[in-house]
Amino acid sequence: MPQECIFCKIATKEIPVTALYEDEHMIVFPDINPVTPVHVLVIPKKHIANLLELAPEDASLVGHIVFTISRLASQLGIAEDGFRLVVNTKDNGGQTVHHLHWHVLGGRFMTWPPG
Ligand code: DGP
Repeated sequence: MPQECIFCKIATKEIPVTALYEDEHMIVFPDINPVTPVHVLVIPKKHIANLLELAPEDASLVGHIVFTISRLASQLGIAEDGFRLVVNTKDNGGQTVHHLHWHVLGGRFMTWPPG
């Protein structure tokens, strides 16, 4: 775990967050700078810099995370109207925190394409 990784510090509770869901592999918490009425972040506890750094053995972890997000949607109140799942990857993707994370965005209509 890189010492400077803010999401690793959240995963280890060095930085406290209000966890909306947590298990041994992942944690879900509100984004500090929400861009939609519902905006939560989903991270693996394991440090993985981005999607491109996934190892073959991480495939089940990714499946677990995406499946869990699908189950959390009702609890977040976004299942009925829908939501957007985003994984910003490297510079062109707009990634600023280099620990793999999913943005779960919902609570309002969103246009396409993104800016
Ligand atoms: P991205 O641009 O995809 O790398 O998004 C990183 C997101 O992480 C951004 O929406 C703001 C959020 N964020 C950064 N630092 C913190 C933090 O310390 N706590 C929380 N809750 N969110 C953070």
